[in-house]
Amino acid sequence: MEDKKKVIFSGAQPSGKLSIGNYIGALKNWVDLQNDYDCYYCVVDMHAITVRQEPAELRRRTLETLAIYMACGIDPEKVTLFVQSHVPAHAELSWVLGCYTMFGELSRMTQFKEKSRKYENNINAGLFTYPVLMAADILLYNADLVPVGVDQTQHIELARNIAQRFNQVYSPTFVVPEGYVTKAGAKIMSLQDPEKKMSKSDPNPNANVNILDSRDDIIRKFKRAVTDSEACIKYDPARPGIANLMSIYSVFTGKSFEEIEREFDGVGYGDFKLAVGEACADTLAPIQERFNQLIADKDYLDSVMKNGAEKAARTAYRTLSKVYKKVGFLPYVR
Ligand code: ATP
Ligand code: LTN
Repeated sequence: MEDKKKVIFSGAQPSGKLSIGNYIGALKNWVDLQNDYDCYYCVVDMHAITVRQEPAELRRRTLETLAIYMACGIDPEKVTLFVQSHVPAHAELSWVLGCYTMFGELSRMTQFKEKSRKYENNINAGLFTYPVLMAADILLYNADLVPVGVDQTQHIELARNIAQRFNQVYSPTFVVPEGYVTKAGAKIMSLQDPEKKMSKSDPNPNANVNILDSRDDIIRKFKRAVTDSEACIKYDPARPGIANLMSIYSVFTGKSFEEIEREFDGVGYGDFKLAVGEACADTLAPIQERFNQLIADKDYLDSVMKNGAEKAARTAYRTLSKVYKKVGFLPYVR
């Protein structure tokens, strides 16, 4: 019997340029997990249209997001790498699961509340049911683990509830997934407002560092990062600006907070910010180089997407047909 690896599913939206928040909170962990798990990594373009997107831009960003995944070290030979809209089962299961999700549950989602404030002229039904589609993504593959940043844990909790409810009404159908959030970097904060999450759709370009930013831009953005007036490098959650820069530096250098405090004892903010910027730029340089090679090879990216979608669809339709049967849909006799 072939060994049964545990399953992982995760995705990021092609809703902007991927930031170091996405890298630290998600992508970096996806890479670390790919050898030990059966991983499905997805560019969730269907989630991205909950906010208005320019079609040509969305197409370009979807391809770029796929290339960034690979440039960060995701190996399409090891994982199933695909684009969400290429596997219709996501939309199909989402409809069914929507009928097992309560209006009240969706109303409590903080991301919905935040995005309704941010996009007050476009509070569409998709924005509201976004977590149902996310549950479908995860449950189609019977994922055991979902590596995400801490902002997504509420959505994963909902996916668990939906899975449990369905299993209870019918019979065990879905694996009940668990979130996988690493302590360091679970929530990278905005460089301009360290009380706020770094977000790829932030209109202020100085608030986030993108994976594809130039070395000069990266160093400049860190230099301008908002801190406090205490002028000492010490980890303290009550000082979110410095705590955030220390977390970022820690992830990019592998140094602990104690080591960082020792290294910068008596050193001013200017030098510390420069060191963070340099460590970040050094890590991103080889990723950018690989990205430039990948994005120039459209045929290769097309073949990766095609293979990924075919592989994903096989698993997805197995789950979907079980679900259709359980809820009582008449089999389609061809
Ligand atoms: P948007 O700004 O469009 O809402 P986003 O930057 O929040 O996008 P998503 O595509 O929604 O990014 O998220 C992709 C993954 O990155 C998720 O697992 C999410 O938890 C993680 N992530 C996003 N921002 C951060 C952050 N600042 N710190 C840690 N993880 C993050
Ligand atoms: N909602 C996620 C993106 C996402 C996702 C998923 C993450 C969509 N489907 C499934 C993990 C598993 C976000 O980051 N905003």
